Amino acid sequence: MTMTVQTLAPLLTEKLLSSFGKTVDEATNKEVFQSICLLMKESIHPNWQTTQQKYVEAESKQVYYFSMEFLLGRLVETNLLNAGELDLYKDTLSSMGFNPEEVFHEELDAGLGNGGLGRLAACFLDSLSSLQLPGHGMGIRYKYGLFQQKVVDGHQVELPDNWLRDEYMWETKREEKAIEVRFGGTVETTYEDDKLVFHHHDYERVLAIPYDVPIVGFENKTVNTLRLWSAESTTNHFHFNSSRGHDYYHYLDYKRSVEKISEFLYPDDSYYEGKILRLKQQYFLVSAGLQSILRRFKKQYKCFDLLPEKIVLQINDTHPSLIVPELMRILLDDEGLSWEQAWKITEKTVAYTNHTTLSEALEKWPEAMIEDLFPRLYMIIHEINERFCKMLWFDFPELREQIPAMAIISYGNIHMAHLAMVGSFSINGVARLHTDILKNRVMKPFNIVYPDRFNNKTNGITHRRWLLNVNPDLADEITKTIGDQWIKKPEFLKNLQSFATNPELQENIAKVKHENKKKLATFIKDQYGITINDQSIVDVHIKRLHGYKRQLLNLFHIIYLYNQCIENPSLDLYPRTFIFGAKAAPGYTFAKHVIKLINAVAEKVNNHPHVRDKVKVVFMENYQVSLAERIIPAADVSEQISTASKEASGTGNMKLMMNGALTIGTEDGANVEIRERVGAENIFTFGLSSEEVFSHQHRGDYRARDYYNNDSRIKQIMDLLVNEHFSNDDVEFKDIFYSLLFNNDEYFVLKDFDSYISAQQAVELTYRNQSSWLQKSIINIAHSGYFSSDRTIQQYAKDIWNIKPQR
Ligand code: 26V
Repeated sequence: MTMTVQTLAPLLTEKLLSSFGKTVDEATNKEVFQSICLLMKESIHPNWQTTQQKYVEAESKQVYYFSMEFLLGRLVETNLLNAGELDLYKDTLSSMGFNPEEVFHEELDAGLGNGGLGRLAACFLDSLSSLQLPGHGMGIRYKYGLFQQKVVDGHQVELPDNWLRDEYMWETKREEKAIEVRFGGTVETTYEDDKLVFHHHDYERVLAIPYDVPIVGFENKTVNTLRLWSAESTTNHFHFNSSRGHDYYHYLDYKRSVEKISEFLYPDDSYYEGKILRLKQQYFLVSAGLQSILRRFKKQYKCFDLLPEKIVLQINDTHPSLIVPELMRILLDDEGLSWEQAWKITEKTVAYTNHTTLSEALEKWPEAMIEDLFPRLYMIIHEINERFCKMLWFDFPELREQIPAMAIISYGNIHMAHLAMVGSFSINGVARLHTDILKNRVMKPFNIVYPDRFNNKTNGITHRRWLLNVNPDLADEITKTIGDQWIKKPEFLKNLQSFATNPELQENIAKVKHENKKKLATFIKDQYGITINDQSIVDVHIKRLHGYKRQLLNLFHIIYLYNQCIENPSLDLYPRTFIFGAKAAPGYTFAKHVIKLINAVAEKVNNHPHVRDKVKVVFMENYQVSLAERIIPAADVSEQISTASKEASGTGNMKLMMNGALTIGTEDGANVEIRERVGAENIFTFGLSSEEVFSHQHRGDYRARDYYNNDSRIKQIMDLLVNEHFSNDDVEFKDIFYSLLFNNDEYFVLKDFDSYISAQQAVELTYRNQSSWLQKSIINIAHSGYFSSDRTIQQYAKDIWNIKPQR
C-alpha cells in the first residue's frame, strides 16, 4: 500500500494521541517529531530483524567498523529519505499545520565525533546499508558529545553537549546483551597439563550495555546496526560484604569510576594526549565489541579458523588498536589456541586505516599505563613485539638499524600505529597523496616488510545526505537535466559535464544558489544580527580549527582586503562574505587565539564604512553537522588551504564541490584528486607542494622573517596584530605574531601568502564572468560523483573486506 497525505495524517494524529495524549492542535513540535520517529520505527524494526536473520542464514561475512567516533548529526531526514517518505512527511506535516523544518530540527545532533574521522564513519555506515553490504558500526555511547561552542566577547567558551537530555529516539537498549569488561588486577601464571595458564585476579568489573541504532539503507530493506556501548555499574557485580563497614561508600566510588568511562568524548582532534580515561575508553570499546562479536560467531560456527572468512574488524585510526592483543587474549586464554594459531587468525582478521601523519597525533602510551590497566594484554603486546623484532633481525638484515624505530615498544612507550600495522592484513591511507606519504616516508620501513598490506582508499561522502537531502533544489535541477539514475549510481553525475555550457542549466543553477544564499542570509541575520549581501561571493572555511588548516592564511587575505579598501575607498572589489565555522580543542591555545582574531577582524571589517559593503566576515558559532548542512548549499568558494602534506584527505572539500562551490586549495589530501578530475582550469590551486614542504623542512632553509621584512603587505598585516588595532588587549594576537616570526611559522603561512593572494584574485576575476564561473561549478558537480562514499565503500568491500551485497 502506498501512503498518501490522506492516509499518513490520521496515523500521525493517532500516534500523538496514544503516545502523548495530545490533539494535533495541542501538540508541540517535539511531540510531533517523536511521533514521527515512533511511526518510522514500526517499519524500520521489522526490516532490521529480517536483515540480521538473512545475514545469519546466508552465513554472510560481516564487517565491523570500530571507531571511537560516529558523527551522525540528525537522522530523521536521512531515515525518511532512505525510506522514500521524506516528501510525503513534509507534505503531511504542512497539511496538518506544522513547519517540517522546525519539526525535524527538534532532533538534537548526535555529535559523537570531533571532525572528519567521525563524520567519515557516519557516511560509511550510510553507504554500507545503501549498498546492502553486511557491515556494522561499533562505538561508544558518550553521555556528552563534542562540546557546544559559545562565543563570548570573541572568545570560545565550551559548554557540555547534553544530547541525551530528551530521549534518543533511534536507539534501543539491549540490556540482555551486556558484556563484562575487566580493568586492572594482576595476572598469575601457572603450569597446568604442560601448558601455561593465565589467571586474572582482583580486576575491576565494568558492565558494557549496548544501545543499538538502526542504519537504514536507501530505498532497500537493508537495516544494519550501529552498536554504541555504555558503561554501567550494577549492584550484582559488586561484592557487598557485611563485615566491612563502608561498603556503601565503596560502592558509590566504584559506580562513579565506572560511569566515567562513557561519560564524554575527548575534544582533541589530531592531537594526542596520554589521558588514562581515554585509554580506558579505547579498551572498553574494543573488549565489549569484540566479545559480543565472538559470542555471536561461536553460536554459529564451530571453529575459530573460520574467523577471517566470516568477520573483518576494520579499525578507524589506531584508537581501537588494542583489538589486536585483545583478540589474541581471547583466542589464547579463553579458547585455548596456540600462539601460532591465534596469531594467524588475528593477522587475517584486523585491518587498519590511518588518518593522519602528524606526529603530534600518533598515539603512544606509556608502558606502565598499559601494564597497570591491562596486565594480560601487556604480556601479549610484549610477545608480539619480541617476535616482530626477531623476525626483522633475521628476515630483513638491511633494516637492523631501524629496529628501535620500528619496534612496538621502545623507550618506555607502546606505539599504537606499529601495533596496528603488525597485527593487520591491510593498512590503508585515505587519499592517494596521503597513502604515498605513508609508504614513502612515515611508514617506509613497514612498507618494505609488508608491501602487500599497504593500499589506498580515497575518502568519500554520502551524496544522499550532502546533495539530495541538504540541497533538494539543486538535486531537482540535476535530475531534470540528466535523469535520476545518479541518485543510486552517483558516477552518473558525470553526464552533467556535457551541459556545463548550457545557458538554461547555468541560469537555473545560479537561481538555486541564490535562493540558498538568501536562506543562509536570513539565518545569519536571525542569529547574529549581521546583514550579508546575498549577491556577494560566499567564501566558506569550515573545519576544526588547527594550525595546519591555516584559517590564519584566510584571515591574512581578509586583512589585506581591509587594508586595501581603507587605502582606496573607491576600490572595485566584488562583494564577498567570508564564513568561518570551527571549534578549537579546549587546551589548544593558539587555535583559540585565532578564533578571537577572526571575531576581532569581523568586528572591524563589518563596521568600517569603507569596507563593510564589500567585505563581511561571519564566525558561525558551534559548527556541527547540522550547521554544515545550512552553509554548504550556499557556498561559492571552498577553502581547502592546509599546508601541503598535512591534510590526509579532507571531506568538506568533497561536500562543497558536490554543491557547486569552486575550490581554492593547496596540492594536499584529496584536493589533488579533485583537481585531476575537474581539470586544473576548474580549481584554484596555489602554494607549496608537499615535496617542497618536505624539502624546506629537511634543509631548514625557510626563514619566515624574510617574508615579514620583504613583503610590505605582510608587514602591514602583522603589525596590526601587535599595535592594538583589533583590540586594546591583544596579548593573544601577539602570541600569533610570535609564532609566525619567532617560531618560524611552522605552517608556511607567510611563504604561501603571495600565491594565495593571486589565487584569490583569480577567484574574483572568474566570478565576474558568471557564465564561466557557472560552467566550472557544473563541472565540479559533475565530477563529485567519484567522491561518493558508495565508491569508497565498494572499494573497501572488494579489495579489503571481500564482502558481497546481500539482497
Ligand atoms: C586523534 C585523536 C588523538 C587522541 C585524542 C583524540 C583524537 C581524536 C581524533 C583524532 C583523529 C586525528 C585524525 C583525523 O581526524 N584525521 C582526519 O581524518 C579525515 C577522514 O579520513 C580526513 O579527511 C582528514 O584529512 C584527517 O585530518
